[in-house]
Amino acid sequence: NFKAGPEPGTVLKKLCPKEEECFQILMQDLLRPYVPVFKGQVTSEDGDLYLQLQDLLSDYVQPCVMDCKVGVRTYLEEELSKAKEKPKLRKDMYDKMIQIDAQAPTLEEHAAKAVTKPRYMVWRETISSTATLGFRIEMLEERGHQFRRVQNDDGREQIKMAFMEVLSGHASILPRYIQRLRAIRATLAVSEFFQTHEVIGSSLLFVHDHNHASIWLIDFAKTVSLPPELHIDHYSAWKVGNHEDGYLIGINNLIDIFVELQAA
Ligand code: 4IP
Ligand code: ADP
Ligand code: MN
Repeated sequence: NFKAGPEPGTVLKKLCPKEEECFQILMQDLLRPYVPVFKGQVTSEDGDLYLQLQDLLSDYVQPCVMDCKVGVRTYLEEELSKAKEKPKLRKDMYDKMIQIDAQAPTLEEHAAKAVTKPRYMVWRETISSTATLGFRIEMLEERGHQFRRVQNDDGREQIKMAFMEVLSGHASILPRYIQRLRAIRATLAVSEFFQTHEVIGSSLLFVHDHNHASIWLIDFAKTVSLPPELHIDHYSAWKVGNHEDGYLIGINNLIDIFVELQAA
């Protein structure tokens, strides 16, 4: 999905029209300082379309990178209604499921060797911290090694331990992360983009090395504008049709956990 950009300090991400629309709005929004700069479309040699984005890692030396997917729900309401109307059985998702827990599928699902997408996504939400904390660690990258996290023991204490490990030896980073998270929360409260969009499957990218640290909002491929007249608070419980995403539940828990770590 990603490759190096034509200009230094940029990356290319496969174009998704919905995501491009978000970046266009974000470049004019109060959230702009917290998202990668969007530099327009680029066509690669093979003819594929890409979004050219600021490379968020370019100022760092051997950075530690953490991708936290934010929100209590990770699939679109549209995906749910489609699956209800016309269930599309996903063998790939069944396979990913039994690799982690062979007991997870129902008898019917075992017989079909397939599950629907919302079924898989809800299961992932409940075996990770998404359902309880409103965020999960998707990926950690340290010294060039990527760790994709899918395990099912992501309670609050496990998350704290993971953050402690990430920050070990970098005591000065913690207050910067807290400050940045608070600035993000304060800006979300006044952002027109945030008031008018349902933010699904989006991540916060935490990046630090010995000298600096920052956090960015990324991945708007499943961020969609809300139906006109519909207002969400990004905090209330989701019910089918209300479009709540729980984004602020995740932000608040992230801040609380980092503040607890600082006090420890
Ligand atoms: C993936 O599951 C992620 O949830 C993807 O989200 C999602 O893509 C995939 O759905 C799903 O299979 P695992 O992470 O457990 O492997 P993301 O791209 O944010 O990581 P979507 O298209 O929903 O964004 P499919 O339908 O693309 O396979
Ligand atoms: P996808 O839609 O494929 O999940 P994301 O936008 O979430 O793509 O990006 C996937 C990963 O690529 C992130 O976890 C992050 O490590 C890296 N990444 C994304 N955007 C940038 C960027 N602007 N600069 C540097 N790295 C990025
Ligand atoms: Mn993503």
